[in-house]
Amino acid sequence: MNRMINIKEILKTRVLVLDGAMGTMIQEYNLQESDFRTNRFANITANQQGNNDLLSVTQSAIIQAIHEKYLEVGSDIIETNTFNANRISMADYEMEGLVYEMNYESAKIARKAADKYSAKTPNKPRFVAGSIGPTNKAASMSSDVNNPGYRAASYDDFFEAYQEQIEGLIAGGVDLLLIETVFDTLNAKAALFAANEAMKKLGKQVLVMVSGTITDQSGRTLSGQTPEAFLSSLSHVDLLSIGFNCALGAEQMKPYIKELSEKSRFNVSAYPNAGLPNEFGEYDESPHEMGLQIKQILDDQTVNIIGGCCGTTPAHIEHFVGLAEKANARKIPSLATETVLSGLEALRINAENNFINIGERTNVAGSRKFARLIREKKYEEALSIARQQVENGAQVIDINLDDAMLDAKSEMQTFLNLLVSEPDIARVPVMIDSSDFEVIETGLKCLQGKAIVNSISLKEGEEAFRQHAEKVKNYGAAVVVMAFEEQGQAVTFEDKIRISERAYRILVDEIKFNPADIIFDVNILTIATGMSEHDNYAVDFIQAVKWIKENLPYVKTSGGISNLSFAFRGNNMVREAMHSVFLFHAIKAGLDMGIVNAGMLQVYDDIEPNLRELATNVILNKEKDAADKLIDYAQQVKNEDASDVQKIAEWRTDSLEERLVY
Ligand code: THG
Repeated sequence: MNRMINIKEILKTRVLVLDGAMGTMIQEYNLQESDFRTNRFANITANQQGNNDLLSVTQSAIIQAIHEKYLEVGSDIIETNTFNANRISMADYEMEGLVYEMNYESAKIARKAADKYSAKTPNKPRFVAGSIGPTNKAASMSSDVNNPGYRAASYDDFFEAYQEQIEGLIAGGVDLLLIETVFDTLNAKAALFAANEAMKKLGKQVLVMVSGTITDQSGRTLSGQTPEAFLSSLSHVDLLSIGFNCALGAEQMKPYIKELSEKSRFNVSAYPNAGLPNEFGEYDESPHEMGLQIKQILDDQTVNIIGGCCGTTPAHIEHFVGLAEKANARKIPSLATETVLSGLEALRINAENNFINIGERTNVAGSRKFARLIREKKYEEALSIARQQVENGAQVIDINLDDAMLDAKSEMQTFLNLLVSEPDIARVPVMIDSSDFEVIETGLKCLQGKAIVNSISLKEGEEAFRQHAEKVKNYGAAVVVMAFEEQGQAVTFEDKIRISERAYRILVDEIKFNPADIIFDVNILTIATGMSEHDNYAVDFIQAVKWIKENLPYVKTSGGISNLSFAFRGNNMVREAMHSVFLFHAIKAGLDMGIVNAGMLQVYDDIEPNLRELATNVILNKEKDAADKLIDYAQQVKNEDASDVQKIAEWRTDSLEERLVY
């Protein structure tokens, strides 16, 4: 515990230096197959040369000597020799069975080395970070070009592999965990969840650092995320630091580090490779050359932790230590508590942004066409509905596959795995809509971005609510909380705000859920049904939204807009007008987002004035017979529509020439 508080305090005062590459140093020892495997592993069939992580078990003296070289030149933090020590990567070496021991022994070696130097320089304590690499597989990308929905390993595979690795690291005595070289954020999210489980199981807390890698000039991760989307996807955990490593060298990394520096509430780290790779794929920037770039990053004051990745040696690190000693640490900016969601790109939801449209059409209960396509397994066409929503302005897409005729869990997985392979759709965040929490969990295991869970509620009591909320938090999603409780659905203003406040207190006070990640939906119910007890539903909703935004800090509000007008099914003109009038008032009251038919929203000022007034009277419950008047109007429009249809039918009977004229 002491060392944990210590490193946070030290980071406020100076830039800490990570060590350099382990692999580059191991190469210098020219180790042969027999050095790697020793007698202990004589019977393993797979070749072990190159299995560097095995050396912590078979050549511990060499690994310790390398750690000490970096400590000798002034590294504050050294990384354990465990970058590939997980059962997914170790399968290549048939060494899955050795994973725990590799991590445990590696941590012990690094611990011993760090403690030795902490004793030598008591005013400069040294720390051990457990290195957790990305594995050789991707959780959100297909490794089969002909099958975009295929995944070589599942979220659960990653979760289990990481938990095993992390338990070894923690038991071996690391101070920190460093989830590094992240190229697919879903892998990293599984590692974060696993870290939480491992700490709980072992009853020991360690701090967590994350470092991604941007390997192409487009400025995106391999899985397609922008730096801001990457940051948003991993900010649900209180990280010690976030940053970038490896990749194309310090110069290329600079702008991405700057962006993190501006947007991150965590410390920022950078440990690039020694320049661009040469023709042999090696990195050979000298300490001096690389130091020029590192000095610029330090001068910009955009980092709190600096170091080196591939190709960097103790000579590089020695140079960086000298630079870091003279540098001022980045000051963490005071950032407003904001809601930031993501797909491949980030979506900020704040007072300056307009209302957020959530596309409703990828819902088997809300679109007959989508339901049919899913039932017939026409996924390409089903995806085109999602694409159309995004093209029509949806900034989030709601996906619901709950249907008695469907296996919703498997459909959710299939559909999302396909969807995330389409960059024009996957750029927006996903809202996973299901009344079955298992379906929601299945969905969360497919999405690297920061998604929205739709929804949880107090319907089944506080215990289930807590359990669901805790899980959503660990998966790193935002959550829609519906105004339901044990006794049923909130209909009145009083019930809506009472239940919302009750949920808020549990989420924020007990579960420590980020309030900016809570979205209250206090039930948009159908009005103008002919039943007078429904007349005030819209007013109750709008007033409850206003109260929530004034009384429950940082939360957002949402609702399913099309529910409002179910009484006018089949009459899109009236429905659209009702939605626009409703939104006009609800947004003024503070409604942040809504599930809508994107592209089918009328501009308020363009609604035919008579219709607009009738709709307003119904929505704001202004007069007793407002609904009747709107129903009369709708009937009249319908009849006109019908006569239009008649006209259209008539012209079809005309001659070709006349038809063309028409
Ligand atoms: N709150 C939250 N989630 C929700 C809702 C909500 N999810 C579902 C629903 N309500 C929002 N989604 C829709 C989607 C479609 C329609 C209504 C709400 C709709 N569909 C046409 C109809 O039924 O007439 C179907 C048209 C067609 O088949 O093409 O109106 O309130 N959190």
